[in-house]
Amino acid sequence: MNKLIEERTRRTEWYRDARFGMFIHWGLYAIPARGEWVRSRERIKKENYDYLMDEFSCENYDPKEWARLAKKAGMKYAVLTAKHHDGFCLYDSKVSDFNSMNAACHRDLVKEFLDAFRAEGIKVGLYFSLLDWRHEDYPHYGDMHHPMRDNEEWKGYNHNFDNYLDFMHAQIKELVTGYGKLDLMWFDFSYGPMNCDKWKAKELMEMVREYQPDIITDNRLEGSAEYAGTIKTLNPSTYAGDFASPEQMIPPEGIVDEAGNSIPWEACITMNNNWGYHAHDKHFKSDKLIIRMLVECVSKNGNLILNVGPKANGEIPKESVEILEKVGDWMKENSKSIYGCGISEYNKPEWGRFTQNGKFLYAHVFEEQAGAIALCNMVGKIKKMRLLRDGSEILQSNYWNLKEFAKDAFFFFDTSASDCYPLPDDRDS
Ligand code: JFZ
Repeated sequence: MNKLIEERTRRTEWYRDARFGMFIHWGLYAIPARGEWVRSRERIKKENYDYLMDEFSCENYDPKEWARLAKKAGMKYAVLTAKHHDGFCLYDSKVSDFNSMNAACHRDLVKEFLDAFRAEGIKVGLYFSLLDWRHEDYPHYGDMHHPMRDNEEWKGYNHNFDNYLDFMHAQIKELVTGYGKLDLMWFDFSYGPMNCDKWKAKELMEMVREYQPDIITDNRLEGSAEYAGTIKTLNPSTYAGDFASPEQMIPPEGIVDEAGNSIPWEACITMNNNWGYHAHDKHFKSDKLIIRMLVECVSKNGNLILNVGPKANGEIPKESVEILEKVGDWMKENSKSIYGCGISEYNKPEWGRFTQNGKFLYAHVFEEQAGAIALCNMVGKIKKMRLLRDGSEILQSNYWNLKEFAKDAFFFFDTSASDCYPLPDDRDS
């Protein structure tokens, strides 16, 4: 096997077992509360955005509480935006004054996040934006993603991109050298003309690996919305990343390489319709849908990283908290069907999904059927079938007619993950 693929497989072992993570988009944009792209979308000038740092006091920021919530929800890793496209650093950057030490809070928010999540035994990652809308050597005029893209003042401005790269590499170096062991780095993102070579990606990854040999990264340093990069080939580049990062969708067939083998991937998905806090976006997905999304990812050998957008004061919106607590209730009884599980050798059934871990098959019943639930092509394969929730056995007469468990839709779903496995006695036979 290709050495880079071998290393990727080794490095991502914990990650492929973890299956469920928390994404956290937090920054100055939480103050206007219209999403993290507000500066670009509304063409806000620097002087009309910078002052937000004087208001960013984060008085209720308690990352220990975030970490407890993530743990309760069953999340095994978490990724915080150390810097988003607006350029504001949630850490003590020595190469930019636009950071949280100089904001009203005067705190290193990244450090506190890392300490709190590590203390809960949750793996930690940082999101870092390759774009920086604030740096004057980042391309402005005509760049489709820049707030000043059509501002005539910038026409013909001669930016020095190498200067920008020195700055960007220095910021990443601060993160990988100053904060202990990081499990994951989430780069965002390449697009059109701005791609791998432009970022000096090869040198960048060499530097990152020098200080963090086991860190895993997403594929967006090389890849873009249109182009996954070489991660799907049998000969990936050194900066192809360790996992693919489909956004706001679950790939219909999972993600495989050119030889048809699964590669690590993670669907990043918001709970409402925004990454950053949005005061009026109340379009939250139900806990039931989120559980199904998680099961779907696992059934296709992927992960789900679910986003929260804390308010400017540091509180996770109460809607998100309530949903995550309900997801946690389900995980408490059913997480065996998630951690360490993946695609099943059996085809997707009509009524739901299978996840599998070795000889343990987990049946997630999503749809109430008119009559019996058919377990096709499994005659003689099932030794025992039990409810995962309480371990109680489901007799053949019952599992042919699981409708019995459908007292109502929620109950039906809540108890849906059952596993079929040999009783302890016959396990080795
Ligand atoms: C990016 C960010 O822009 C967004 O704010 C969020 O952080 C998300 C997780 O990642 O989203 C993208 C990236 C690329 C495209 C669109 C959204 N794109 O190329 O169209």
